[in-house]
Amino acid sequence: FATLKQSSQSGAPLYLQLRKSIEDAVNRGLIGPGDALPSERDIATKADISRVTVRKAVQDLVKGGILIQRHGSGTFVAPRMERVEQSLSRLTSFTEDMARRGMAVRSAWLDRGLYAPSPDEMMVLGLSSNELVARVARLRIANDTPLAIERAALSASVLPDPAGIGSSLYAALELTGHRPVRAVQRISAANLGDSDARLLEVPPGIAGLHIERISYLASGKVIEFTRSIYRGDAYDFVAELRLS
Ligand code: 16G
Repeated sequence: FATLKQSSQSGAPLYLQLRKSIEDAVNRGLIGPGDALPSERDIATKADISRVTVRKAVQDLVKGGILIQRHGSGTFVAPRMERVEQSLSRLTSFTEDMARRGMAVRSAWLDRGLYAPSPDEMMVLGLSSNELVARVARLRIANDTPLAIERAALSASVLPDPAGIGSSLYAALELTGHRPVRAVQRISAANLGDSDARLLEVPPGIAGLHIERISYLASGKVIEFTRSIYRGDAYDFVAELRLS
């Protein structure tokens, strides 16, 4: 922790200098994911600064997601998320994608039920105001890490019991002959708001990917309208391009 010694020459506030030293140590791999940070008192003594200054630097790094604090056991370097590479050329489900990677998939329900459709849902799904929409909103979790928030909307005529889909929407649709065969997807960047960041267990303000998917049956009928928020620090979408 000699690297944390403060140079009194620099004009920057001490807590910023310390924050940078810790960040550098993490980026250069001197301390890695899961490693414990020395106690506030030890850092303060070694760097010859006050504990208040150390606390301020550490709090900043906790807020930024670089460090995590566990009550009772101390401060650690946050585990680094292994990025998931997702092909854009095949129409697969979240369950299939994660299972192929050997990851354990689960979902936490945010909403499931039948509702009067919103204007967006009416337009995309071709519903009239006296029909119902089935909403299936889930936090998608792989290997205990929340990766995405997905809000799917389907006509209640194809999904009369949204609570009954089990763990995979596409598997449930397959059973009734409604699995989509084609989809159009739009991906755009957006910083995560507070409530989405909380669900995804990341600091608010980090980059997210908003994804809209409209999927179709072989007959050309729209079957699914899903709006999702994927963690920007965890996902790479990859497409193969050909000169044709
Ligand atoms: C994917 C789709 C989502 C679909 C879900 C079904 C994207 C951006 N989204 O996550 O539209 O509803 O798979 O997954 O790829 P499930 O069958 O595991 O419920």
